Amino acid sequence: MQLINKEQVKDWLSVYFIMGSPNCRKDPKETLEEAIEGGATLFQFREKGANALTGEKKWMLAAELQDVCRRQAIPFLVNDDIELAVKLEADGVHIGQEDAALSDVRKRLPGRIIGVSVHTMEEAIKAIDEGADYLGIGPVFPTATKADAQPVQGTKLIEEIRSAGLSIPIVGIGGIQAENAAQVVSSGADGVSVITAISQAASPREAAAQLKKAILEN
Ligand code: 3NM
Repeated sequence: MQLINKEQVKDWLSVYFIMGSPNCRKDPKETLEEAIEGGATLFQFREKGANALTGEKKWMLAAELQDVCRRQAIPFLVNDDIELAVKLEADGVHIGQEDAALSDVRKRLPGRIIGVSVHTMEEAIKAIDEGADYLGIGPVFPTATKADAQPVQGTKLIEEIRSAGLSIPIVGIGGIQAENAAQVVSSGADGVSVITAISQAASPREAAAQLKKAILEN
């Protein structure tokens, strides 16, 4: 049974901001507050890479950012870390192909949003069959943020999924900026997920607003 409304998920995916402390140019809390004010519609806490926080410090930052999301009424998702998501009662998680099986995650987080990264049609169909609430597809463009990213695939898989008549919510990821966001949405994605475009911007507020504008104008 699909507990989560598909159209609602599609709306949430439109300007999907992802980050952790290593990604931010300024204070993560401030960055997130500004991003939401500018128009970010969903947030994923992804504390990874060089100097990533662990243990209690990671938990504390997650709780602080979750609080920002609650106050500004957007969903708070956790990348990979199911324990953290359960402990914080997060609104959902995002998992990759190497992470826990979707059925196990669903048991631990009933009624929450579960997003899955997919890179092929087979992975997409499997995730849909297992009940994923949305698919993350990338890297659409070259990205320096994820060291172990798959080869750049453009919008091909997004187009294939839509051509097959599959209506699952989809978000594109990887190297997306305001200038190329419309291309991702016009290929069939419901929104764009970004790290650098917002977290490294001089004004995260303005960067989020530009992304929103690019998507709305599409
Ligand atoms: N996942 P930026 S690409 C976290 O292809 C992540 O699955 C990807 O960061 C995938 O917006 C990526 O800075 C990094 O390019 C996205």
